[in-house]
Amino acid sequence: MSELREQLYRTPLKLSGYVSGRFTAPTGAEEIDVIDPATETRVATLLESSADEVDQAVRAARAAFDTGPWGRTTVAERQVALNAIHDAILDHADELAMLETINTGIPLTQTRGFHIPRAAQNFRFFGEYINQAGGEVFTQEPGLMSLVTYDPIGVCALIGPWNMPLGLTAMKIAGALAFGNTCVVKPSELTPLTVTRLFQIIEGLLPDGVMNLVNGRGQVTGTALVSHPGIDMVSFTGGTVTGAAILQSLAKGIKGSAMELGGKSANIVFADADFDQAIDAALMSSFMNNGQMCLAGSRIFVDRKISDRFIDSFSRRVKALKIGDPMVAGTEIGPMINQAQRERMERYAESGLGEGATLLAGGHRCANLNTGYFFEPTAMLAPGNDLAICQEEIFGPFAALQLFDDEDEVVAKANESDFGLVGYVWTDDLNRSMRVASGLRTGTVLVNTPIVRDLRTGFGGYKQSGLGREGAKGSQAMFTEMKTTIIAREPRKMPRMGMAAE
Ligand code: TXE
Repeated sequence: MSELREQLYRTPLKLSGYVSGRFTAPTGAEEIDVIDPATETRVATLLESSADEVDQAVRAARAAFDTGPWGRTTVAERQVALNAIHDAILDHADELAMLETINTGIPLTQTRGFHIPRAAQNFRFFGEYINQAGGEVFTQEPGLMSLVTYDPIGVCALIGPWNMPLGLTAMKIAGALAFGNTCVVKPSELTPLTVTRLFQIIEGLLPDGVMNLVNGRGQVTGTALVSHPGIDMVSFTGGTVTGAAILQSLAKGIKGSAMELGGKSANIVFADADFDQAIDAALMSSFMNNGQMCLAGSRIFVDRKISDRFIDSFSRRVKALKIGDPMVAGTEIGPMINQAQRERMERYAESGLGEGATLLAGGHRCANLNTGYFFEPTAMLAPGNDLAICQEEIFGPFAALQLFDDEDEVVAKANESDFGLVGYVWTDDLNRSMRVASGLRTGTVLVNTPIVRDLRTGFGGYKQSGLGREGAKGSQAMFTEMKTTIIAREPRKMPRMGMAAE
C-alpha cells in the first residue's frame, strides 16, 4: 500500500472551498465523507459549500472579472500564468496521479500515464492557442469594414464529473482563463481530491478571485451555483439528466452553456479490418478507465463473417483482465466509483439476460474481492439493438456485442440511439471508412484508432450527448461572446429624415 494512501487513511483530509485567494473554513457545514472505492475507507471529509459560500465565490469571480487586473492582462501575461499552472501540475504529477487513483479507483498506470499529463497539457495548449486565435474582417461592402471579435464571456461556472476529475475540469479551467474569463469550479462531491489540490499547488499564480472553488453535492452547491444570477455561463460534464436540469435553470436567466453529456458509442468492426488492432481497441474502448468513460465504444457491432473468431478472442481476453487494487502495477480494472454504480452494473447484467442476451464473460460482483466496489468486466451478445444494454449508458466495464451483415444496416443501427458522441470504425477499405464516417450522427468519428483526443479539434456530441464542443475553436465559442463592429470608411448614404424642419 502506498505511503500517501496510508497517510490519508490515518489522517483524512479536510476539504473546503477557495474564494478570493484563500481556502474557506466554513463552520457548521455539512460534512461529506470522501471514500477510496477500492477499500471503502474514508480519505477526506468535505465541508460542503453552502449557498452563502457559493454567493461569495461568484461575487469574487465577478469582481475579478469586472474590475480586477485579469481582464487587462496581455496575451503574453496570460500565457505565462497558464504555462506556470502546466508546470505546477507536472511538478506534482506523481502525487496527483496517486490522489486520483485513490479517489476514483482508476488504475494508477492510467492516471499517471494519461489523466495527469492531459490535465497539464490543457494549460499549455490553450496558452499557445490564444496567441493565434483571431477574429474576422469583412471588407467586401464598399465603404464599410465589419469586424468580428471575441470578448471574454465573464464569470464561468465549471462543473466537473467523477470519472476523470482533474483532466476534464482542467480542460474547462484552461479554456476559460485563456480567453480572459474568471471562474468558479465545482468538482464532483465523490472525487474532490485532485481539483482541490490543484488550488493549493497553484496558489499565488493568479490574481485573487480569478479562480474560485466550491465543493459539495449537486443538489446543494451545484444548484446554488447554476442558479446564481452573477454567473454568465455554465460548462458542464456529467449525466444527461443533470445536464437537462441545469439547462432548465439557465433558461430563466437566458444564460449560455456547454454540455458534455453521456454516450453509447458504436464500435463497428468490418471483416476486412486488422483483426488484432480491432480486438485491442474494443477492449480498450470498453474497459479503460474501468469502463467509466463518456466516449466508451462499448456498443460493439461485429461483422458476422468474423463473429466466431472475434467473440471467442474478445470473451477470453475479458475474462483474463486483471481486476484488483488500482494502485498496484499490472491492475487493468479497479473498483466502481461507489456502491450505487456497482448496483447499476448488477441491474444491467440482470436486464441483459432478462431481455435475451447471452453472457460471454463476467456479470457479477467479484467473489474474491469482498471489500471495495468491484464488478467483473462483463460482455454480452445482444440479439437486437433495442435492449437496454444497447441503448442506455451503463458507465462501467460492460460491453454489449451485436452482429451485422452489411454496411447500410450497421450505420442505421449505430444511429438508432438517443446519443451521438463518438463512432468507431474498423475497416481496411478507405472508401467505406469515408462513407461510414459521414453517415454516423456523432460529434467525433475515429477510424482504425481507439480513443484519441486532439485538442485542436472540437469534442462534443450530437443529440442527447450534449451542446457545444470543447477544444480550440469550440472552447473559444463556449468561453467568449462574439461581437460585431461595423465601421464606415466613408460618409454613408442614407435617407435624410425630418428634412421638413430645414
Ligand atoms: O453525474 P452527475 P453522476 C453519467 C454516467 C453516470 C451518470 C451519473 O452515466 O452514471 O452520469 O453520474 C453535479 N446542478 N456521467 O451522478 O450527477 C455533480 O455534483 C448542478 C457521464 O456523478 O451528472 C457533479 O459535480 N450541478 C459523464 C456533476 O454535476 C449538479 C461523467 C456530475 O454529476 C447537479 C460523469 C445540479 N442539479 C457521469 N446535480 C461523462 N460524460 O463523462 C449534480 N451536479
